[in-house]
Amino acid sequence: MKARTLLATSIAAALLTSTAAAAPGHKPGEGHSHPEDTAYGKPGDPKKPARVIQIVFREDEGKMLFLPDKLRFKKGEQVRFQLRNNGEIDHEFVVGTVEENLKHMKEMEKNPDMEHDDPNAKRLKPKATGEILWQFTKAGTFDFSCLIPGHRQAGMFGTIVVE
Ligand SMILES: [Cu+2]
Repeated sequence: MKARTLLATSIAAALLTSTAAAAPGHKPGEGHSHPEDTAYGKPGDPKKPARVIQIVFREDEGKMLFLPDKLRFKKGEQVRFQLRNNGEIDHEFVVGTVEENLKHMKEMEKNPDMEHDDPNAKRLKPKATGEILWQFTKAGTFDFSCLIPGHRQAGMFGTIVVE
């Protein structure tokens, strides 16, 4: 048993090292980069008014989803996402461009325990709630996804249109 534990530990360490080498923005302990002004907007200002949008995370007969999964905002609009995980397992909410979220999803497959605590992302345990304050400063079509391995593929993503 002892040898097995040791082996598992060294595999985990090797995985961690290779992930860090492959993705310079995701060094262990450092978390994700903190976006100041991104292609999809920037962290909100708590002193300014925000439109409140409630989003529920749930699982439903083998599918995983966000409700609602289609959102529409005006350019410059600040949004307070009130998140609630009504599922039985952990989920997360990550706002980004489609490209970034897909790239990030692949990184998560290599390092599934990656925790998100960034202005554009929140991970929630079952029955937990959380908030994200975000300002959409650019027009375009953006994505929000749960990037825990397998979840986006199971349906856990949505679309944000900023006009
Ligand atoms: Cu999920």
